[in-house]
Amino acid sequence: MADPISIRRAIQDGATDITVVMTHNPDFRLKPVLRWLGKLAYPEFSMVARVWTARQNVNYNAALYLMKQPPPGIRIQVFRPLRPLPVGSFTVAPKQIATALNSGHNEALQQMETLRGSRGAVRYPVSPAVGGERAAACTFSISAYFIRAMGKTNFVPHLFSPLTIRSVTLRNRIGVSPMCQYSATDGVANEWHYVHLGARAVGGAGLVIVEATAVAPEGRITPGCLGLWSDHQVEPLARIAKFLKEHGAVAGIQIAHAGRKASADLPWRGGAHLSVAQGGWPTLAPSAIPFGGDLPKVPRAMTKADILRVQDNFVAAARRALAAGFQWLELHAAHGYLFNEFLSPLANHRTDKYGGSFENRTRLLLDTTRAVRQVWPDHLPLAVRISAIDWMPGGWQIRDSIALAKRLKARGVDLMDCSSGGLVLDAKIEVKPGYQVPFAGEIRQGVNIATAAVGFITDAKQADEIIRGGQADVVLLGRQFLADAYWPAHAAKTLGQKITPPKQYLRAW
Ligand code: FNR
Ligand code: 536
Repeated sequence: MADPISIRRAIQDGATDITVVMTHNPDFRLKPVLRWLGKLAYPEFSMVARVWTARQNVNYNAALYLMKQPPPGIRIQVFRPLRPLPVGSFTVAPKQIATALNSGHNEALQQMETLRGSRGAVRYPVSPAVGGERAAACTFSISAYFIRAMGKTNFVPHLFSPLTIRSVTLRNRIGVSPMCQYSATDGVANEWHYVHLGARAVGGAGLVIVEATAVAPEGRITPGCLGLWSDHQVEPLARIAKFLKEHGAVAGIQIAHAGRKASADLPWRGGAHLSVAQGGWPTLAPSAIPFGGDLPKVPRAMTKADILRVQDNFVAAARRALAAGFQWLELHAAHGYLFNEFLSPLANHRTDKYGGSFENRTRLLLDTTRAVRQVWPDHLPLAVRISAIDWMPGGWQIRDSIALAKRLKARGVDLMDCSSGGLVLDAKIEVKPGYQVPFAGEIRQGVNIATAAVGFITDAKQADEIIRGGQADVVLLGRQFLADAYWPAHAAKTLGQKITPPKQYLRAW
């Protein structure tokens, strides 16, 4: 009999994936357990459903139940049964699965006995190759002793635990934070991007997120920013995505519109706004309020047509990101760029349905997210980076971020990437190690959504503690990754973790 208390303990201990194996009448035991699991809504918990029973009719019922009422916060990954299954350190051959299917639960029990002997058996993300597309039906089963075994195992995820979101598995919790390289021409990626990003996949990152990539030419921060507003920008990014994946990283990309902070010079040339004569362009924003300082350009307040066009730009860029082979898409709604300008009352003084109330200020981001989710496949994760606070009285506050994250989650967002600031010049930011981590913690706790922590994370133990402490599901490192492409490999050494070097480097690591 499945024991919800053991499951709860396993989840509370940090289980990320649980294979539930059903060996008896599932309808009798499954529904209450599922209903109960649904109440838990742990964002880090994704359930891998596996077929282990001969009773197809019962399986089908269970599948229908799942499809109709997927428990909130629980992602169910389904695959066709008759393929080899990687289970911990084992591969279960199709023949064994077929035997289990055809002979009832005895075989399955034997298999579970084997699994029970393996610590790895309690958490094993399924690779997309095995996950495949959504199967027509899924089943799962519950083995009492397996569940009990889970309860006894220490499941606390750490920096080097894999993480599965939808059908994508990160080999560890370390990501390269998106970072502009200001090195593109006409938004097209080149050798710099290939080598820079590729090196960080080779260095062991679980996730590599390509820099803010503009959805329209006027949405670039600088003339050197990447873009995805045209089909000819896809191929060089596709080469990069392919390389990242070949070297074990999840290939991510951030799509962005810089709003009133667009049309700036490259940072190593001062970073100030460029006039049209200097190669800049007119900027757009919710209201005609300049950022100030070196970015004094007064943006044009967007019309309804501009707003709808930007939404379409994001959708088109998302399609191109998919065509380029990216597996992780992030919408940039932080750092004072366009979405952030709509969100914050400090930059949005509109009086139409895109300004004023919280509902109105969040409308553009929420509508765009919904539209993007329609073209971004169900099996791939969608993240949103926000500035969790403006660091300014009267500005965007953490309670706003929590309310926004709830709405984004309802529109299919899987992870909130929690940064802060960048909206106004005179913000007082208290920068210190891990200074934004509490935002990731509060949003994770308050919304039951996966989060990424970013900002001044430099040390392996610090990063590991963020994950172990349940403040975030992923840590993103920015500048530290610019200093050390091999940070994950070095962190693994510090933490006594084994990681597999690229075969070319086997003699050194
Ligand atoms: C950034 N950052 C950034 N953020 C973002 O969302 N999109 C981007 O394209 C960039 N570009 C960028 C370029 C450079 C050179 C730096 C240093 C930073 C912010 C970055 O992702 C990260 O959030 C911050 O740097 C804080 O993290 P670290 O650097 O303290 O680890
Ligand atoms: C850091 N930056 C962020 C950029 C590019 C410039 C540097 C971006 O998001 N594209 C930053 C962090 C926090 C707030 C503002 C800026």
